[in-house]
Amino acid sequence: MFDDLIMPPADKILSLMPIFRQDSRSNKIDLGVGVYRDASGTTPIPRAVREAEKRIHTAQTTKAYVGPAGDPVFCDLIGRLVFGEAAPWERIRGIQTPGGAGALTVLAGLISLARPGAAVHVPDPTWVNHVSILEDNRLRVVTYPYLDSRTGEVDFDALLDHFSRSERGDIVLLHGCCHNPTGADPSRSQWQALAKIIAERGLVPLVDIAYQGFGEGLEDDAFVVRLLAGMVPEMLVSSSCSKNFGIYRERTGAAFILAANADRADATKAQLTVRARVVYSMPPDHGSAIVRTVLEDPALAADWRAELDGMRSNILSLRQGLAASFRRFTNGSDYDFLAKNKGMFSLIGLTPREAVMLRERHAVYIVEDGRINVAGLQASQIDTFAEAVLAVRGI
Ligand code: PLP
Ligand code: TYF
Repeated sequence: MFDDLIMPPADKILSLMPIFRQDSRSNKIDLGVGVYRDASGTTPIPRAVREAEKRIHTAQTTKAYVGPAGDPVFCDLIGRLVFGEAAPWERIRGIQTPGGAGALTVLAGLISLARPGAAVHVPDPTWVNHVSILEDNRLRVVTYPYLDSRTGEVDFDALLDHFSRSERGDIVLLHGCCHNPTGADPSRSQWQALAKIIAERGLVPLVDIAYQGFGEGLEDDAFVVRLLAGMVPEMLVSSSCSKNFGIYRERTGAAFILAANADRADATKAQLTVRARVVYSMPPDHGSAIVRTVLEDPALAADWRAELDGMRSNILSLRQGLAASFRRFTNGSDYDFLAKNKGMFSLIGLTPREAVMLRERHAVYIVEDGRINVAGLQASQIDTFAEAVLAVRGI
């Protein structure tokens, strides 16, 4: 049965993890996989998360099944974090999922059920797993132009032009904030113009929000979700707690749908729950119990928000330091976009060959497409990194 199976191509991000681990050079720098790191290079467990885990350990009386839709209280709390209080709640439903990837999987299954073979427009470039998950659900992936590589910002004219020619009913995948891998997000006025086209042309938004709180803050980062929820009859949202709660391996997220009315919302949620049941039966509980415990306790929630603010400002200061370092070494402004990008990622503008050179000669690990995880840098490594990038580029 297995005779015809060939090795699949490696995931260009995850495959770096074991190679980095095995590298014995003491000066190695890991800017590969997208996890936040603090000044000591570790991915911290937030204080509020640790406290919540203690409380769960003491108070939990059972490990019995939670059900395919997960914990409704968790869904409500995350729903409010994402959509805000003023959303059309009578038309929104959500289920708890194993991470943002689990949410995307059930949502892709739902789209495929409702409209087999539908076209889903994704930014070029996007997170590799978007394409894999959508194609795995037999959806047709179409790319839309996204980045102006000369400026490191969104090529908004090209993007608008693409959507003004898209077919009614097509699905549009948007990164809610902190675009992966470019770090380039539309401005508020650009989001407004894009939302208007989406509404006018009857496109269906699928917003993936995996870094809420890492760009401009918890509320500001949800801008486009909240904007669209007030403008369109139908939308889908995948939300991840991996980064903002620092609970990556606990696999915690949620999938939401907005439907035309309450009856449609109930039926759609029931179908989404069937997707969950047939793919993984039920989501794990521990991560959602942590999030619920934190968000239900005002003191823990405030502490979590403060720690998240700290992560964001640390990334911002690394970005500013990086842009300043490149300015010094190049006497130019080519890398100023690094200070403007949002979240953990930016494209540093290296070819795959140069990215490999960076790893082999300088022990700096970045993704082959030139993506860096800015949060992987420590302040003391900024100049070393900038010099290494310029060296492999022959500058
Ligand atoms: N969406 C994007 C854009 C991501 O970068 C990630 C990262 O892991 C996810 C979704 C899913 O995250 P997770 O499944 O770990 O919650
Ligand atoms: O982009 C990243 O680095 C994170 C982690 O198949 C990740 O989103 C990367 C690849 C993958 C799953 C998760």
